[in-house]
Amino acid sequence: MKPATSPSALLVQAALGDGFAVLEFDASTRTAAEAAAAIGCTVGQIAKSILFRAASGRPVLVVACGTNRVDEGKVAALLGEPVGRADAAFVRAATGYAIGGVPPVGHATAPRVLLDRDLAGFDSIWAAAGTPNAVFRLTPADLSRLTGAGFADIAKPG
Ligand code: 5CA
Repeated sequence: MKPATSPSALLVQAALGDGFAVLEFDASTRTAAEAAAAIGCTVGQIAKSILFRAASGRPVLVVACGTNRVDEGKVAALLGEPVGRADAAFVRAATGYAIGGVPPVGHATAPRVLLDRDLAGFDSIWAAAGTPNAVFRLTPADLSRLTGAGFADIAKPG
């Protein structure tokens, strides 16, 4: 584990500023399980960035607890329009990052953001930072402040 050196991770570090440290791992942090194993935290502490495309075409970023699946019906109800999962090309166009490295901030567009309330109970959480090997640690309050978004019930039951 070392401070960020790749261009995409350095972009995220610049967007975050000095208060956060983007870390690059030798091991993959592409999935929530891989990230938790590399970091040494629980899967629940991984803040997954999952992009949706609303019916209007606008991008919607759901930052979900690592152990949860996103309930598209709940997201649609919160937005007032249907949503579908974004494909890899839409993720890249809307955020500027590849799947597995999408950070919660610093996107190419300004997606609407929804935060999973199940993240709110952790002292610290970890989010992707530009590449499938880069993450940074933050608090749930940081996540809300950085994204300007609130916590909501977006998870599938069970
Ligand atoms: N770096 C890790 C942990 S911080 C990470 O970014 N995990 S993630 O969960 O936020 O990003 C991967 C997510 O991208 C998966 O949860 C999944 O929802 C989504 N994803 C994976 N493959 C595809 C795909 N082919 N099309 C659209 N979304 C995908």
